[in-house]
Amino acid sequence: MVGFIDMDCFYVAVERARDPRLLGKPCAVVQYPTGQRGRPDLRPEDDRWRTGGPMGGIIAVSYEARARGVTRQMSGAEAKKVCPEVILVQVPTAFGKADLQIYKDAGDAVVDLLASRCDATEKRSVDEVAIDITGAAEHLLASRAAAELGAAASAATHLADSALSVDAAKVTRSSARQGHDKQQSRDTSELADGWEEVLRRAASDPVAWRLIAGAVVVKELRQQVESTLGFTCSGGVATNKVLAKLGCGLHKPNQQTLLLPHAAPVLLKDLPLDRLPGLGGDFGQAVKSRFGVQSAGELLQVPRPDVLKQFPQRGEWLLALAAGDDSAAEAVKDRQLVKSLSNGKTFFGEKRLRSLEEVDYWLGELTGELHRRYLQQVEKHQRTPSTLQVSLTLDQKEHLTRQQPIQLGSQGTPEQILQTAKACARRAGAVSGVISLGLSLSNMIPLEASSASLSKFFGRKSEGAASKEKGEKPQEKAKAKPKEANLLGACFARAAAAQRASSDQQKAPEVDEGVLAELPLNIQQEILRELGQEPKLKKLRCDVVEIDA
Ligand code: DCP
Ligand code: CA
Ligand code: CA
Repeated sequence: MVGFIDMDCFYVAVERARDPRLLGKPCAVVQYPTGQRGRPDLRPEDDRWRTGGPMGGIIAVSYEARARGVTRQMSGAEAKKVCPEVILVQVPTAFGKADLQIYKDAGDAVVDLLASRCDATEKRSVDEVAIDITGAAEHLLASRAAAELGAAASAATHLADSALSVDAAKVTRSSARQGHDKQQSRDTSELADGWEEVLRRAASDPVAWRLIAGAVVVKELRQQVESTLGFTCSGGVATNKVLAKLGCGLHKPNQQTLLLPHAAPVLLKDLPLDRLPGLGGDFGQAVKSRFGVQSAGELLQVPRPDVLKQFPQRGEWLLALAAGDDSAAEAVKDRQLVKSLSNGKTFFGEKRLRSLEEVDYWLGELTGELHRRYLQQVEKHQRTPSTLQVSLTLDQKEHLTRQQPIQLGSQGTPEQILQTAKACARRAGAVSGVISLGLSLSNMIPLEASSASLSKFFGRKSEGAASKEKGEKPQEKAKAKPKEANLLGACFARAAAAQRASSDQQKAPEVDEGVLAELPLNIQQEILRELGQEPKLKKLRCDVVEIDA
């Protein structure tokens, strides 16, 4: 059983939690163009209200401002025109670009809190989380009376097949994203009406009962998020991730929707196809035009053999998706550690970088934030990256990537990252007309492994390994720690020096499949050719990269 959580006007909510003056007011978060050298950074704690000059573009809007006509597509100046009292808060900047850290941290805090009670938590975006609530719901079923659960669920939950919900589902993806009247209206009499029937039927339907208990779990989790972190969110509950997300979007803000199995066909009947995952882009367009259909219900009217003939690969999945079958949705994946830390910036038109000196400057800016995220990996997950990569896109759309090993251990410095990055950039050769610059740290390895490999590098055993062989007790090992830290410090310095020496010799790096797999196919091919290796691309996996655009 799956719950889905989407935070309400999330960036605005994060700003409100930091500054109560924004509570209840029409306000929006704006992003102001960055990229000019030397412009002072705006830290999260600085005064970031924009009151004059260019206002930037809106990326999050409070519901009070939405009610007065402000939308995400507007510039700050346009928003001021339709709603003069709107307060515009600028995203913080660091290292010369937007710094989304406060929002990411807030999103992570939500995931951490949900994880405390869920079997699995899958972060779907900065403000969305799918949760497996099977265990939590079963616990409630075993520990609370049915009447109590029914009352708690019905008081807090919309039903996905109510007239109000079905109306909300007819709205297209783009209007749903802007927020619309039906999403926001709350008709309590209707809530109660539908529920009477549902509770009566659920008496003989164990699947429905489990979902009702799931709705209580999601209600309690949402309350906990609000009371602990100060953010409201909307929720969905269903038997699979696709339906739970769909349910979640039906009623916002601060509301939740339960999608019982019998409601799926009712809701999907008129649902525009582009509201389903994987159908929002070209493939969805192709399906619509091939069969002349607009909604999931219409697609299900197309004879099955026709669908399978037109789409032999994805036909089965498409039909299952349109029917809301669990088979079309993946299970909730538990929290995954990021495969790499990436940071990049684009420099279009006049802003493009024309010299190595300019590239070095921006590598320095990219390094700062990357170093901060590297330290988080060390602290939270005891992992450290072992490969650094610089990628450049030149005027002529030519992509260049260079990578080399890096030994940061647990105490790597920004300087160490920067020096390695600069060495990499130099290996790329010509650097005039750079329109995009990327820096990434990947091949994450456990810290223990990194110190073990360092010791190997210098031809001696690590202290930990040596004491294990001597049969020392853990306390004795702990006592030896300061010495080990000193030794490691010295090792890091020597490793960095060795690395600089090796990069000076412009040695071709060994290809690292993990890093390679994260690059666009044409670049993968280019690197393999450069290294004199046959491209065997089919074998390479395509891993998720955390990109900070
Ligand atoms: N975001 C962004 N640029 C976009 C869309 C979103 O920077 N084009 C950021 C700001 C949003 C956050 O991501 O606050 C979450 O996006 P949502 O689409 O979930 O929108 P909100 O959370 O702002 O509003 P809602 O209450 O409708 O979910
Ligand atoms: Ca949201
Ligand atoms: Ca969202």
